[in-house]
Formats: sequence, structure tokens, C-alpha cells
Amino acid sequence: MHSGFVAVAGRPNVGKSTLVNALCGGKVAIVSDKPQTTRRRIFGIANGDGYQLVLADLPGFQRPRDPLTERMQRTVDSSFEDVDAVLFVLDARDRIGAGDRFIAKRVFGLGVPVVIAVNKIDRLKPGHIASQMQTASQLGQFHALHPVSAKTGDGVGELREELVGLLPEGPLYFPPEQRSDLSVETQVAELVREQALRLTKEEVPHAVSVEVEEIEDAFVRAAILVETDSQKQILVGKGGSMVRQIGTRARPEIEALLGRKVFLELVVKVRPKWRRDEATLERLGL
Ligand SMILES: Nc1nc2c(ncn2[C@@H]2O[C@H](COP(=O)(O)OP(=O)(O)OP(=O)(O)O)[C@@H](O)[C@H]2O)c(=O)[nH]1
Ligand SMILES: [Mg+2]
Repeated sequence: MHSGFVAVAGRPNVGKSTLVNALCGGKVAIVSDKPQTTRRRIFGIANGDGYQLVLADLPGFQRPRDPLTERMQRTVDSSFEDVDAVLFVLDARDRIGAGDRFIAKRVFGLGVPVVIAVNKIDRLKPGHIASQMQTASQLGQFHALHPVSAKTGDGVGELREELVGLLPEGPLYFPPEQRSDLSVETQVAELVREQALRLTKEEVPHAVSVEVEEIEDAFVRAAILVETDSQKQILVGKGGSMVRQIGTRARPEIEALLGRKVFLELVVKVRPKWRRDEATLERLGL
């Protein structure tokens, strides 16, 4: 049996969570086109013949601006302890720049193998992919470099094999049927937040948090927390249209997760400056 932990590092929005989901063969982490979608460390577990690969999906590297983003960056920093390898994800469409070199300095100094994934190659012409691979290869002493598309699955199988090949002999850390380390409540909250992120823009997605208040058989109640009245108006929408749409989109996913039909009640609440409130952050598990 080979098993171990691989931390997934990179700038916000490069596709880390999409790639973790693809490597695990199922949904572990929520995904959106807004940066800072991932706020906590999530273990995604990929089981196969003779191996258990545990991927630590992480928030993107960022300069902290408030207690929430400070906590997120601390999560990133502490998640590099005791990993067997790092998966460093780049967006093939972006210019590889100072942000990536900053992350490179951190991950190449850890003393564990670093595998680079150049993601989103479905959006590029072969010539451009080759030149991005060339630039990526100058970031540090990498163990391997893989062009992938987390979206189409291109190159994901090869990348998984590469990571599995780096795992030491070890035990099963999680029961084989488990795909993530998040509690059911947190997974439900994340599925609601995912739709809120997808349907809002600019500053609003960053001000949204979701707290599950009750899960009782077929009844699920969750609160969507925002910081101001105007954000609440946006989340509620005209005649409740926005919150209804969030619910309509999140419910089938929650039902798939729980394996039963549910009635989903969503309420939008104003919690002024929750991103700066250590007690609230603690309660939300951030
Ligand atoms: N075209 C394309 N889009 C992708 C690919 N992988 C991810 N995306 C998109 O990129 C956006 C960001 O994806 P995420 O997986 O949330 O990125 P992340 O790195 O986890 O982002 P944070 O958690 O915010 O740091 C989403 O809109 C994804 O659909 C890919 O291979 N190809
Ligand atoms: Mg993410």
C-alpha cells in the first residue's frame, strides 16, 4: 500500500479545485470563476489499486487584507508541513510572473518533490502551450511538469500516476469510500455558497458566507451571511428571485450528496464585518 499527502498550491483562480475534483474523480471542492473561492483546506481523497492519494486543496496564495484572508494565507502556509509532495498549479493562459515566482520560492524550498501542472491547456494553441511549459520549467527544480486540462480531463490520468508514484509506503488514512474530510454540514454550506458566488459579481462574492443551521431528514435550513444591507438586497433579489435561484441550483447537488430529496430553506442575514470578526470566522471553521 502506498499513501500520502500532496499539497495543491498556486495563485487564486488557476483551477486548483477543479483539478483536485478531476484527480479524485468526483466533486470535493466547489469551483467558481471568482478568485478566493476556496477558503479552507480540503482533503480530496483519490483511491486506487494499492494507493490512497490525499490532495490538500488550498486557498490561492494572496496578500492578506483582513482577518479572513490572513487566516486563509495561514492555512496555506501551515498545510505545507508534513506533505510528501507539492502540486504547483499554473494557468496556461496567464503570463507566468512575480506571483508565481513568489510561490515557487516557497514550494521549492520545502525539500519535497514539486510537480508542476500547467492547467487550462484546452484554451491554448499547441505553440503557446510549449512556450508556457518552457517558462514554467524555469521556476525551479521540478520533479515533473504536466500540461493538463482539469476541465476536459486531458492529461489528468498521467498527472495522477505521477503523483501516486511519489507516495511512500503507508496506511489508509481515510476509509476508502470517503472522498473528502469535510463534514456533511460544511459540504452543504459550500454547495450553497458555490451558487451564490456564481450568481454574484464584484465585491459581493467575497462578502458571502454560508452557515447550515439545521439538517433534519428532508429539511435543510441555511443562512447566507453578507456584510451590508445592500449586499442583502442583491442576494435576496427582486421579490426573492436571487435567493430562489441559488436554492434551485444548489438543491439537486445537496440531494445528490445526501442521497435523498430535501426541502431547502435559505435565509439571507446581515452580519456586519463578519470577515473581520474572529469569533464568527472561528465558528464558520475558517
Ligand atoms: N477552460 C478551462 N477552465 C478551467 C480549467 N480548470 C479550471 N477552470 C476554470 O477556472 C475557474 C477557477 O477554477 P477553480 O478550480 O475554482 O480555481 P482555484 O484555483 O481553485 O481558485 P481559488 O480557490 O479561488 O484559488 C473556474 O471558472 C473553472 O471552471 C481548465 O482546465 N480549462
Ligand atoms: Mg479553489
